[in-house]
Amino acid sequence: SMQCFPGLVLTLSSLLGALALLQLSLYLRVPSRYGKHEERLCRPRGRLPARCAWFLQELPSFLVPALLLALRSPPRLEPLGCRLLCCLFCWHYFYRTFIYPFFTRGRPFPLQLLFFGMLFCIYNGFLQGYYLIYCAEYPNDWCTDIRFTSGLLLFLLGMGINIHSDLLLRQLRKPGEVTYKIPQGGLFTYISGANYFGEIVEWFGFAIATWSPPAFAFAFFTLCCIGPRAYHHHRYYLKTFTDYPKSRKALIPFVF
Ligand code: NDX
Repeated sequence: SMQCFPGLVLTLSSLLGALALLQLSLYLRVPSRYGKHEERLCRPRGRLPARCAWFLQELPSFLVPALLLALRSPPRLEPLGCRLLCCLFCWHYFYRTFIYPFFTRGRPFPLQLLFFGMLFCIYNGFLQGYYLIYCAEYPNDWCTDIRFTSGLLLFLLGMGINIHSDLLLRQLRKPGEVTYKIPQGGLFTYISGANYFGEIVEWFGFAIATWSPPAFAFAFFTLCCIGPRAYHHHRYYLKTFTDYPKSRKALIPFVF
């Protein structure tokens, strides 16, 4: 049966960090081409309805760690921390796979990016799940450690901001509409990328709570992936709406 290979975990985490840097270099200047940044001429044949696309893309990030957790034999009994942390990860992707897609009013999503997104979710789901279920070892009192408690708090706060902001974005459109409007309310009062800010806080919280190379690599990846995207959204809004709130920042309230 499966066991822990620390070398494998470190290699996969480093690769994830390298992928993050690749993303950063690719998407700092030009945004990834989906949603409001998709080129107009993209053939409709190369796209899938947003619902199917987000469901398929995110499903592996839920399924892979959930299966690793359920199928581990013998079941891992000692550290409560590992299972709890794996459940947190699955909880986020339960929302992203089974709830978010069914309410989204987003435009059809490019198949090519869906393919890469799915590969990414398989890779990351395996890395986080495998590490937590087969490798991680926490002291018995990890649940009262300041890293666990503060990380968990950040995770919950970030998740709350992310879900609330997703909801505010969705309410900007009636069903069937595909136009863009100025987001209002919640953290959108201060930043253009409120949903991204929430997601970044969430994964840094997760990284602090698990205190592990895979989770820090993923938090860094998230920052490199959607950080630039928040900046491109911000520029898009400034270009599109002359009445866009002047004091609003891109990603970090009052700063940037
Ligand atoms: N999926 C993470 N890389 C990604 C999909 C894209 O979960 O080739 C990363 C994720 C993938 C990416 C994933 C991995 C890397 C890929 C990339 C594409 C290229 C890249 C594969 C897996 C790649 C290499 C080179 C390394 C291979 O019509 P619409 O869709 O624009 O409508 C939108 C609507 N909306 C508005 N409606 C009215 N008025 C407005 N002003 C509006 N503004 C937006 O709201 C959408 O329906 C909805 C949200 O839109 P948006 O653009 O704000 O968010 P979006 O980017 O679609 O993300 C949705 C949520 C969000 O909460 C975000 O935090 C989370 O997913 N997310 C997204 C991306 C990555 C990620 C989280 C993470 O890294 N943790």
